[in-house]
Amino acid sequence: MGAVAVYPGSFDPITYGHMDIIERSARVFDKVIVAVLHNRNKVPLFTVEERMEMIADSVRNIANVEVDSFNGLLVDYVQEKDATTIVRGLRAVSDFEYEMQAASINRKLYPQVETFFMMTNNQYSYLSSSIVKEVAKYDANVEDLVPPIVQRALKEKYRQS
Ligand code: COD
Repeated sequence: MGAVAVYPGSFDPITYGHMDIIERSARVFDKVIVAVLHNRNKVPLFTVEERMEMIADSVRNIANVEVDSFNGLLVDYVQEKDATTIVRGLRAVSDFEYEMQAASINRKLYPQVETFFMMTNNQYSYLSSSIVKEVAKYDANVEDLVPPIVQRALKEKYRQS
């Protein structure tokens, strides 16, 4: 079996910033599993199923990418999947502190795992799921920020509320 990487996150919703990391990591690893966390602490805009569906639609043209979800500790999930690497994206210095902590605790819990950081594409350095939700709420155009299926889903969500 080749090198399997897990790209974990909230993906609430997936943005072109996430997509860029997925496309680039899929060129480095034999298989990339995009794993959506069932997070009980945060109240998400989209359900895990909705988030997975939007990711699956957005990555449908990349053969070696799978979409899944997980509960509990990331390192347990990584072991379960026989993956060797966690992929994370870095946007700015502000991401660094949290990422260093997370990578360190993950390595402490499961020393065989390596965290692989990819620098954001400059074009997307400002982009986050929260920023997208913030502007979509006021009906601004998010066409350059998220895949078409997410644009439609955001319109739908905010029409209901
Ligand atoms: N450009 C590049 N990268 C980006 C961009 C962008 N524009 N936007 C987001 N990213 C990257 C983020 O830096 C991150 O690496 C990834 O995409 C996902 O981002 P989010 O915001 O969707 O997901 P997070 O950061 O909320 O995910 C956190 C986890 C789910 C990974 C974490 O909470 C976790 O592992 N939880 C399980 C419990 C656990 O194991 N805890 C111990 C370790 S912290």
